[in-house]
Amino acid sequence: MSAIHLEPSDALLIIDMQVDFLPGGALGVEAGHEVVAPINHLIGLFREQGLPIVASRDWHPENHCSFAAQGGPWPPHCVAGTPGAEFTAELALPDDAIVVSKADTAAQDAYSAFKGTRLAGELRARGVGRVTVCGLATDYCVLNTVTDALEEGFDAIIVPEAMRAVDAEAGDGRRAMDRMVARGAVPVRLGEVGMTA
Ligand code: VGL
Ligand code: ZN
Repeated sequence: MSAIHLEPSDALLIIDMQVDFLPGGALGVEAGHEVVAPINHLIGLFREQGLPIVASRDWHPENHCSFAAQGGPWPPHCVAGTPGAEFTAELALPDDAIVVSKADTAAQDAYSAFKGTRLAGELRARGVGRVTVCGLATDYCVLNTVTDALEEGFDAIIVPEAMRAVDAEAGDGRRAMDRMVARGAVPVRLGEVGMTA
């Protein structure tokens, strides 16, 4: 892992830090709360530099296709407008953060924050060339968001300390990490983000 210096073309991408994905939530990711402090640290670094901060959220209708009652793999979670869909109150999200809602129609799921959203356009409009991605869950929404970011032509940094996996199958998180790196994402330690040379 290597240190990175933040540039004017950097943006922070925080994935699905919602009540339902945290321990005690409808689809709680084990140890998910451990990423709150690292992400708040990243928010501070990007804020200091006036860099864009994006927060994605899973924003499902009640009859979403990913829910078990509709034949999908998941319990109902992140139903738009419900407390479980709120960003966790411990997340120090600034008022001017760009919020991107995804998978907000019944028929389509979207693990990637780029899928069916205005995210790529929002980033390009701000001159963003590189995203630092963190949040939940490593093996679903983080993996797919990072993969799409790279495909859209953005460089991607990942911060392993600021993400956790569902690990439905043992090793899913590890494999997701390997896949992101194989595709060109650069893993950086939390303490090495924003280091000045
Ligand atoms: C996610 C499962 C279902 C995620 C979203 O944010 O990783 N996982 N919906
Ligand atoms: Zn979902």
